[in-house]
Amino acid sequence: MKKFLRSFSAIAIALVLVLSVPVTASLATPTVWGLGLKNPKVFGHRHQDLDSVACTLATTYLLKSRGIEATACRLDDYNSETKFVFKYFNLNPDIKKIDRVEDKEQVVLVDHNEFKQSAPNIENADLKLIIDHHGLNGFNYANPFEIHTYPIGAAATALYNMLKDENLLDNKEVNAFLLSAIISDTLCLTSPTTTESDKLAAESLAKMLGLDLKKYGFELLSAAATIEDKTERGVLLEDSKLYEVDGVKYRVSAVNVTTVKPFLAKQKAFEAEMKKIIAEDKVNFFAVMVTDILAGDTELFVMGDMAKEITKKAFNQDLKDNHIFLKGVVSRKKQIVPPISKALKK
Ligand SMILES: [Mn+2]
Repeated sequence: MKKFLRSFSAIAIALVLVLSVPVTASLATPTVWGLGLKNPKVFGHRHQDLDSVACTLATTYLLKSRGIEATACRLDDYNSETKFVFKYFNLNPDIKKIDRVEDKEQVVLVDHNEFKQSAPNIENADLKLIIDHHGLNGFNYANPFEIHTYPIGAAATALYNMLKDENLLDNKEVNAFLLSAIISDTLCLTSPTTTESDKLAAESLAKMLGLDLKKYGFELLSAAATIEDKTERGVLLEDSKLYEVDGVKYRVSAVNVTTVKPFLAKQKAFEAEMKKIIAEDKVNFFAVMVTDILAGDTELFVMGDMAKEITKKAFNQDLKDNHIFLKGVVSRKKQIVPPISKALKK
């Protein structure tokens, strides 16, 4: 009997293992319900990057194809990667620039969920839908709404799958942005946030667009990975996000480069601008990731009242000359924000 039980439990464990093997070939079918949507404004985070732009366009396209009117919006000017995509594919998408949202206005958030990173007055809008791939740090909203969030490298990958499910991968503009967004958010599929889903989506989109994925990816990333011809403020705020954990406010910016030398050469000027931004934001600290996309490492510059303390607690390093070196670190979402949040919650 004992023997039988042992072999029975072995079979049961084997069965559980077989059944729980993740299906890496495709993302579980994501379906947007879109219940009660009536001409919502669709937009990504402040200082919107390619992922936010791609998700805004793709979500608007998905809703419109179902007969739901929706307005593609943005909160800021386009960044250099986005401008590169416009030029490369000769595109000029219709995305309305807005400064704030009105009370009770319907909104759809893509590529973000934190109100700190969203449109001014977002607290008073009518939030209907979120499509995202970030953690829910202090998310708080009293009314029912629809949310789809996946642990994937780019939110654009979720949109790719949603469009695929509804046979809507027929829009060249949307496809070009989705591919570019996946490349941008995953550093051409090299970031630790990259999943099998991101790879499959990027490969299939590149094929549809007749592009060599690696070649186009390198062109896109290196075109924007420069601080030349940009002001200090422009460099520091081009890809920047605000966070708040237990009453501590902080900002983390990401700057991609192919060499950190030009940044170090202007370090004093960057630090002066960081101080101004800290005063304007009233944040406790400001961290700037200067990521060498070729080497896959980050030089992290940190300033503000809590700079020394947070660098020690989160990364176990002493801040020297306002920066630390983080080997193999390229992802704000996965390698910078979680250790900081953890350190702040202690
Ligand atoms: Mn994203």
